[in-house]
Amino acid sequence: MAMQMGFRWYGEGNDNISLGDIRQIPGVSTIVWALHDKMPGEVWQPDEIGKVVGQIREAGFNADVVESVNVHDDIKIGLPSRDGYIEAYRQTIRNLAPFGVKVICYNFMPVFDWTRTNLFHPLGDGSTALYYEAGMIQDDPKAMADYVMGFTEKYHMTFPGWEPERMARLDELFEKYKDVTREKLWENFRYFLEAILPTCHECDIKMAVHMDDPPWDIFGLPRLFQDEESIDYFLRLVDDPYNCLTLCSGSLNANPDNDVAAIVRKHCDRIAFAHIRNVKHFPNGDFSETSHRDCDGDTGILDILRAYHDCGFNGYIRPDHGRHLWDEKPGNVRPGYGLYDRALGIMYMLGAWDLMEKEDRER
Ligand code: DNO
Repeated sequence: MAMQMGFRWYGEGNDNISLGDIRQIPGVSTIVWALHDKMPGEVWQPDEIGKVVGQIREAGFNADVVESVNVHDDIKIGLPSRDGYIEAYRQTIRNLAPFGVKVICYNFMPVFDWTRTNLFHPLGDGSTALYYEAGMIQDDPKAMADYVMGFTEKYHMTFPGWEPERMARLDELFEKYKDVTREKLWENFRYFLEAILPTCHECDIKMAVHMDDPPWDIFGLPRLFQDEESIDYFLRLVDDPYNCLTLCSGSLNANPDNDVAAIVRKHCDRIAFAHIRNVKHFPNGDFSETSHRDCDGDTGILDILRAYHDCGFNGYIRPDHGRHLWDEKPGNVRPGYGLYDRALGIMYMLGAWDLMEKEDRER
């Protein structure tokens, strides 16, 4: 099997981009989808899954990758109630299997998913992108949540991992995470994986954990996936071929010391899903997301693609965030998930990939 190109789609009525739009981007085989109205811990029912998978297949794609089935905070915190939520998670895996799902992308970040200080930072050419201003992430998680919730209210758009229901209980959540040290979080993670992996084997579905974004502790919360060492640790902690990575180049490279291409070469067999995103660093610790073109950022996109190609990567790949271009503005685009720049990113990646394949054939 060859590498498969994916495109994230938020679903009918929840995304301005249609499956028909995506159809016109060359080379996309896989729609990366989810039931976005499900709260962490809720079982995804077969009829709800079937409806979305039906739409995706009807449009000529496969629905092999789900991003995300979110993990309930009680599992991350290690509360006694976790066993019920773990059972619900296993049931969701069982319900996804008959629809051909092969990979579940998820994360194990406490409280917040990705964290940015500006969702529409001007890049100087009329486009905007997600931006992280280091000085703004101090000790006030509420200000951060309020900023993101402001978008939710104004534009009636909820972001996965930033569910208003959870954000409304921020104090309570922080209180519950108070004693969750890095060691405890790893331990709770191991408990979760060991409970669900037998189901993954039965169902032939790989669990692909996303890197922490950004890859460092924020607001006093431990974040697990920060660098090569933590990835090595994780893969040894639960050494199972169904325990895999969503290797997110942009998340990891927010720390310029991380060499993503080297991680690809080391762990390619455990990478089920590749997120390709380019970031540019500034000396004060800020970073901005940029186009996928190698020279527009510091992530080393071409080295990463070459590493995947050299390793015979046969998993799924998708352009991760893109910039907002042309008529894409707050209100008509999901931050990071416009149509145009992700489409350009795909063409850039496939350009490099096709050339490498051609060189191989002619060698
Ligand atoms: C960022 C995404 C992440 C990812 C989750 C997986 O845009 O890559 O939010 O979907 O962390 O659970």
